[in-house]
Amino acid sequence: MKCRNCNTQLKHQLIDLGYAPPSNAYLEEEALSKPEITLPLRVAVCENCWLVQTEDYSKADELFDSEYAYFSSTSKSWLNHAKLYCERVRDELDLGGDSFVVEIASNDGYLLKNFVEYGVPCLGIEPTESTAAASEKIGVPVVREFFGKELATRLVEEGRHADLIIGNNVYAHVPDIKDFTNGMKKLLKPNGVITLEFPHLLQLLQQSQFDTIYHEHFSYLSLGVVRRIFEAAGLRVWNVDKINTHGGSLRIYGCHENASFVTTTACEELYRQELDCGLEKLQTYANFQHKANKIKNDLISFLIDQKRLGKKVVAYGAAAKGNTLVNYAGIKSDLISVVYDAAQSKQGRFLPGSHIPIEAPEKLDLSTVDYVIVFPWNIISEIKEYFSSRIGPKTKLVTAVPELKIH
Ligand code: DWN
Repeated sequence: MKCRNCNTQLKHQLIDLGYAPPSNAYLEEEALSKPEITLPLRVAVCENCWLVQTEDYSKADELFDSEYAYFSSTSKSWLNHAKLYCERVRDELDLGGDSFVVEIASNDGYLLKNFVEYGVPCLGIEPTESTAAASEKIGVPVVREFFGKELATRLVEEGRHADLIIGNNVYAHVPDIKDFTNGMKKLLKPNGVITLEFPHLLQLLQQSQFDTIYHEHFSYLSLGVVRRIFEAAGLRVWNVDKINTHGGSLRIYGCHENASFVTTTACEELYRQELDCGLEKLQTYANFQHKANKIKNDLISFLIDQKRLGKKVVAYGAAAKGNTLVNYAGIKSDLISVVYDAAQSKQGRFLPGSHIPIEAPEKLDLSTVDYVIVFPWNIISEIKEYFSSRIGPKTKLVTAVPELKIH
């Protein structure tokens, strides 16, 4: 395979996670007796432009289908994060009734509902029918399409140039990152701003977050790589914030290359840190598989030990990352009998690959449970809060990444 960004032949592998089904392809009961599609899950590193990327096996329209089960509004901490961002950016960019805000991958309207409330005209772009319908229900307008240069051109022809383009956890999800970036260039007003949030590659490597690797995530991004992709499209990254969502993310601020925004020292400092940590050296990527294997083996040993001791182990949060973890580890319902999840879209269904059943949290009888494996370690504080008034001394919460931890 050639690099999706610079077309260099890819020769270096970060990790091989074997075969896995698409991570958000939760199964209905009748599907359990049918064959299931699994695809190679391998990540390569480009030694020319340093884009870290999954090998090409899956198509975006198969991954983000009409029954997409991830609803952003399920997490209160994520809703709060979105609200704080909206308040800040509205004030800093002085957005009002004459402005136009576009969010790409607007999901169920979790973020844009704030702009609707402020009276700032906005538009969500969201290809998955399940979440787009939920968004419209709360009054957030949506175009049900994938974003790229073609859609941007049509919007501009309708006179809809954006003052602000928001993309939270979508830049890593696009196979054609260059077309997506060219689309943003087209849609942005001359002095408009782009903000993108994405998990930071540095955290993935340093915290061994191998479970965040799945087919939906085509790219694993650093500031250095994003800056270069922006530059090639005639855009410029002028600021960056480190944020703690999804295990450590970046929020980058972009503009047209010649716009008036002054590039902050934070950009240079962070890029320097990436270089110091070796993000542009092949040897940095050499040990990752080994670290992932240790996490996998520690979890399997723990589960087998508990099984032998007659303990009851369940899981909480049917996160996509949980699917990467259990499928790589080959864990089935004999070791984790059930996973509880607050998203109605997942309840009554089964995890892809492992076929562990998903149930509503109300069904969880903690008096019978010894350990709860929390798959979404990224929101452990919120989940601890949920359990704090429910859990007794018998039950312990456990996370597996970056290392097995009993809380
Ligand atoms: O890229 C992506 C990232 C950013 O978010 C997406 N493609 C999908 C998603 O990844 P994930 O599924 O690994 O995300 P989360 O946010 O770690 O998943 C949390 C899961 O836990 C959801 O299924 C909702 C569930 N949950 C719950 O059952 N009770 C969450 C909370 C906060 C709760 O209280």
